[in-house]
Amino acid sequence: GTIKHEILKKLQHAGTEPTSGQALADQLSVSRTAIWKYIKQLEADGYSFETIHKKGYILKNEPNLIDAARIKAALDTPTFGQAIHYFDTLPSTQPVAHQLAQEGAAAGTVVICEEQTAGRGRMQRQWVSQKGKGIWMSVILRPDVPPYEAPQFTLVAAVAIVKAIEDVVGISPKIKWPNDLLIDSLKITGILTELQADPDYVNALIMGLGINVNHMADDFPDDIKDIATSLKIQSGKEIDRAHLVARILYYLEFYSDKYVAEGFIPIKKEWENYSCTIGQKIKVTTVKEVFHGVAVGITNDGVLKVQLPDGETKSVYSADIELA
Ligand code: BTX
Repeated sequence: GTIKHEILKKLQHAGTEPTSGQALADQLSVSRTAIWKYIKQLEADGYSFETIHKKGYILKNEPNLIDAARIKAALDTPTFGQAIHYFDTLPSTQPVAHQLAQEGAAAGTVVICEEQTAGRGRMQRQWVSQKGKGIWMSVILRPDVPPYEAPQFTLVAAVAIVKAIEDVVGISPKIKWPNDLLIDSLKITGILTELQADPDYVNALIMGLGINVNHMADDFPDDIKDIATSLKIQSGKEIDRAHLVARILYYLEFYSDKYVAEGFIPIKKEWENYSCTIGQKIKVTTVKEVFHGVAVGITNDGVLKVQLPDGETKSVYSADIELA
């Protein structure tokens, strides 16, 4: 690790001046072959170099990483993001965050990685999490609320992420109840809220946030390429993921504090502004049944109200919905 970082530091320092492999080898007391191998490793990490014949290497591009140092450099929150556990690759950030929460990790602790090999959605569905392309993170929340209010935090997180995307990317996603953000009817974000609770006390909420950021259209596998999109595809520009993470943490802290202080109603108003569900004809799929109706609104508890063809109104606590 350290020689690799030394090489990087020297090339960063040299800017547009080439640095020869021999000079690096001499300064770091290793062979030129070793230097060449470290350069290859750095390329595998996402760095790119220009090699000038007989003169040496120039650092061209640094990877857009979301390590703790980069996120912290962009952070302006009182609490969230103080502890960041960063990994190159993980099966999923959720179990790691659950474990940390059980061990007493503070509110706002973040587990984040470049790639998930077994990312998951609700009901053990798969969440595609390609290396270096998105934001795959779990945030530990410890709001002082009863367990039945936990599902509302999915809506709180949805508003927080929309706000962050507006600030950083300048586009405004729509919220599809309960846990998706869409742009152009395509999925940009999924939210998975899991609970560690006693019967009457929330110990921790583990908020899993998956955001497609710098994917190109052909980065998505076939099974989701017609339903998924990325911020880069939608905005036409490469997004600084660390900056977006910092902004999400800012709004997540802001809105979860607001929820605890003022309840759901002020957040509900913002949620409704961003919703693409309310007023629409929808198909509702729950674990028990499938039915059609019109989404007429959400209650002050975040429960979806659906009006059936016979005029009766049904409360939906948990479901998948499609515009019908
Ligand atoms: P969900 O169950 O609402 O959505 C899962 C469905 O979304 C999949 O069945 C598939 O159709 C589609 N899908 C899968 N991957 C993607 C993707 N990258 N973009 C768009 N659509 C996709 C949503 O569950 C909640 C997802 C939470 C993901 C985060 S990432 C960090 C944390 N760790 C972890 O394992 N999960 C969470």
